[in-house]
Amino acid sequence: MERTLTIIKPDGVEKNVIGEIIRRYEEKGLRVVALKRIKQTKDEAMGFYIVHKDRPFYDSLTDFMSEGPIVVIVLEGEGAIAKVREIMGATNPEEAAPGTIRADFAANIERNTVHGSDSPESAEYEINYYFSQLEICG
Ligand code: 3AN
Repeated sequence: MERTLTIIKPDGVEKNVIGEIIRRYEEKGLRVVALKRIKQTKDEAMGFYIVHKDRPFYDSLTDFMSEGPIVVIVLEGEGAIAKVREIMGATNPEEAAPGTIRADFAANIERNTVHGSDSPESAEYEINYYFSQLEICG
């Protein structure tokens, strides 16, 4: 069993597709073990994306991630990290496979509707960033 963090980004919340996105994860056998809808500050978004601090899109990405509410979710399942990334599709929606979340809902490479942890190490950091132990129950 593996856990991963997924985020429905401000564009996904604005499009009112929270339920549709969660349905796609559940359909592939993943279970929600923690969930909340929050609006983070720019500083909080910067802390979350600290690994990207030297990338040219850091400022714009963290503006976007703090512009409106997001839904943060811990998903559990076998191979959850890879499974979520497959269901999300490629970072750039123009390259995302048909039927993936990003192919269906993302506007561009930045406003790409969902986030998913990319390794066990980042999953651990990201889950602990938004959730306390008490909020997660398998
Ligand atoms: P992924 O979310 O697919 O793992 P990362 O980790 O490379 O992609 O990028 C983190 C986030 O930064 C992306 N989800 C996207 O919102 C944004 N991003 C990535 N590349 C670019 C880019 N070239 N221009 C603008 N934003 C980007």
